Amino acid sequence: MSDTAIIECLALAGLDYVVLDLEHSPMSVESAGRQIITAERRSLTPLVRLADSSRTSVMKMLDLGAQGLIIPAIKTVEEVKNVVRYGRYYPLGERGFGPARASDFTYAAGLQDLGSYLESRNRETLLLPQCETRECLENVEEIVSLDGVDGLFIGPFDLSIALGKPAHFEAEEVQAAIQRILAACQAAGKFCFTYADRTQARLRFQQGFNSVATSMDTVECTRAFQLLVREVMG
Ligand code: 3PY
Ligand code: 3PY
Repeated sequence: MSDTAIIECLALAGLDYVVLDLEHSPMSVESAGRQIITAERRSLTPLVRLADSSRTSVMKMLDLGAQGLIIPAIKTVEEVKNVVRYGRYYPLGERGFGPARASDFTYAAGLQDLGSYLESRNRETLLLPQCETRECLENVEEIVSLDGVDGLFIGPFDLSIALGKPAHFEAEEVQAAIQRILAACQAAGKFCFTYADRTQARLRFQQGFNSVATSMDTVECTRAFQLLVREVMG
């Protein structure tokens, strides 16, 4: 959902972060910008899943203040090297200089010097390519080892579809793929994030995932009102 109200409600739920989805939702760049500001003001960390891995997509959301990016449908090492190039300032990459909203306007106001701005953004920005294609799986050890990549985010639905087992998360091939990605992250000393529904989230933590993104606003809203109608109408 694209309104700021949903972020205000979610901020009261005790979550660590929220993922604003530009890949599959109709959300505009401006709506995402307003949600980022709302989340920050409520101490809910705003992460954004981009529409794609282009320079425009990466820089636009960082310039609006996203604290981390999840980059979908990654296939090649080169694509991830480009994401790092676009998403990290000198000396780690070639991110273009546009520190307005991204610095909370403190740079323009003379409240922050250039060196500390560049250093803090490079340090505090999470870059998490999604591992959800066969090609990414084949390159996973190399991709997660790249400098500037903080970890990987598994897309279990797309990964299971790519492996010919749609939503069969317990299928042998899917389990093996998930374990391979987790092991690659751990060997590289990087974070491993995944999406999981309420039935699988605890299991993923027990397996060693650093973070589990659980459910979606639309799903929870639908469930809550279904339950409400059943409760009232019997
Ligand atoms: C630059 O100085 O790099 C510009 O793009 C002008 O703002
Ligand atoms: C997937 O499961 O494919 C995702 O991208 C995470 O929601």
